[in-house]
Amino acid sequence: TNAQPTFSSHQFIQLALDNQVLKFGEFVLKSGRISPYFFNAGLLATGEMLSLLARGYADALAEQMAATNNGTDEQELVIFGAAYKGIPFVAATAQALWNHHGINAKWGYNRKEAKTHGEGGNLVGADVNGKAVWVLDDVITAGTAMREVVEILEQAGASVAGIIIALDRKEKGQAEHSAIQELASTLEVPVRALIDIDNLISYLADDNSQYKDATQLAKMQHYRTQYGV
Ligand code: OMP
Repeated sequence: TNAQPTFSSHQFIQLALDNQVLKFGEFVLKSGRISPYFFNAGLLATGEMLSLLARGYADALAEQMAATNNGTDEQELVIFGAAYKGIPFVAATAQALWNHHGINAKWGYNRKEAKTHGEGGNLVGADVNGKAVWVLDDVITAGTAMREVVEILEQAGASVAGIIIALDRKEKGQAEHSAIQELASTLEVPVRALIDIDNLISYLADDNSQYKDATQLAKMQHYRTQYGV
């Protein structure tokens, strides 16, 4: 049997490279920036990678819960994943929280097209109205995608308790601060990432890595000076 993996950023990057989740080349981003790398979370499409990712989100959430625990009553944890990519991630994270941390989180997600029959609406799963919700997302660049998720939650009567991103590209948001710094200061909530561009850069520079690549490293560093914070 496969022991459930513990999150390790090194292992996560290795698997991402082995499975072309993380690719090098020339990519036009949502923000219009032209990047020498792209992280496609949709390709975290094996049980091993999904388990590791979910473990990463769950460990980070459990740590946050422990840090804010006032020691009295039981805290409620509500987690949210945005359609489409966020849906399997939030479901897997709820399982990892239960299996590895004994935390019984409520989880939900949105659908892109509102239903006009049956139960109606565009939110599925845990009722988020009046709740402070943790948002899980894959990648943050300029922060546009995350601002859209925050809007969806606010429309549903929820507030954001915090944000956990798989990859923080550490780029400028709408001004000089990073997208994560902007979100953290406007929403006044914790924002965390499982890995960031600096982890990728040190992996490319590592003598022990089969992906050590001086040319690619230089491109990443150049991009970092253009858009990085
Ligand atoms: P921002 O909205 O600029 O923060 O970009 C984040 C979104 O861009 C993610 O939700 C993805 O849809 C997409 N993206 C990636 O998936 N991987 C990347 O490496 C870069 C982007 C991107 O377009 O910036």
